[in-house]
Amino acid sequence: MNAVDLYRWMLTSRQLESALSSKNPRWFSTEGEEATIVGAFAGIREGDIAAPHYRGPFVTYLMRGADMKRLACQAFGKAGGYSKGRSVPFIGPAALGFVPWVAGDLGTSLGIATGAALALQRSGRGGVCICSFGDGTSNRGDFHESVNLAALWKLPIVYVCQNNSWAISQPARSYLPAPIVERAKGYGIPGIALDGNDAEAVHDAVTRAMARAAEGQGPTLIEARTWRKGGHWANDKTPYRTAADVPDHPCDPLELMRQRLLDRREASPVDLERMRATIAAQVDAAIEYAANQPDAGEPEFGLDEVLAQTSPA
Ligand SMILES: Cc1ncc(C[n+]2csc(CCOP(=O)(O)OP(=O)(O)O)c2C)c(N)n1
Repeated sequence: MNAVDLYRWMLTSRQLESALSSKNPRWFSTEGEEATIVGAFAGIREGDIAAPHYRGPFVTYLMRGADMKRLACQAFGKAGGYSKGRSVPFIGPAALGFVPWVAGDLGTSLGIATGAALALQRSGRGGVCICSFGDGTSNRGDFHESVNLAALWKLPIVYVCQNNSWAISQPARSYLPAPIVERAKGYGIPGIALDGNDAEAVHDAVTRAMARAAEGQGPTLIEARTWRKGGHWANDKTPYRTAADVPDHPCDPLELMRQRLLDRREASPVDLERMRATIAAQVDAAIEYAANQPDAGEPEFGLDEVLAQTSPA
């Protein structure tokens, strides 16, 4: 994906997430983490499988062709959402190749994604799984079991840690004794730490890791260091964050990319303003559409997509 398109998706994410946060106080906003999320999933192709972290899946769904109106419905618990009112951000459109979360348990998606990579390997039809997760989630046992197995069996998977330095109100220094990237050595796989505010750097590293995985050389662990701009959810005013916790110059990944596009003359200020206005109109239309849709009702809370269907006796 070229730099202009990376920026377009980051801007789409920023505008959509900001609108959703203003309407849903429990929304887990991705603001500040767009470069890591967009960069990690920008290179997936037909036949690949995506298992995004719970903070940020909407833009990954959109990049795969999901409908923004249905996503807005999903965020507001409306019947028309892909999840039919269940598990607000987690359930992606399975038909577009997303690993579903069956509950809000952090870490379980790593095991499911690793299983999906095993299925890809066994099918022999190619394809790679991209699995992202938070720095807090990396301390779940699921992480170790998954990466260990993937390394041993050389599964076609790329693990991307979306390290935003926080797990709700806990700073990463209180639960990480060593950099996450260092763990790669213990599994004998490549580990790459990079600036998660630089979408091109993330996209390049993930694309190279995907090629390696597709050649049968196994997984890579990428630690993308970014920053959670706001609170854990929209109405979290972060009273626990002290001035010492905030970097001197928190980098806004959108500003970084915008300036790069202008410096390299890949876009003009007029182009970027036009892009902003187009996205704003799409977001407004999606929010308005969702606001007028019916809430999800009881019939939608079935388990039809969770349990396998059996044929009638
Ligand atoms: C197994 C499990 N433990 C605890 C929680 C509660 N919880 C929800 S979000 C969160 C923080 C996760 O931090 P991280 O993985 O770094 O993701 P971030 O929220 O920073 O994107 C926690 C502890 C959970 N959902 N599942």
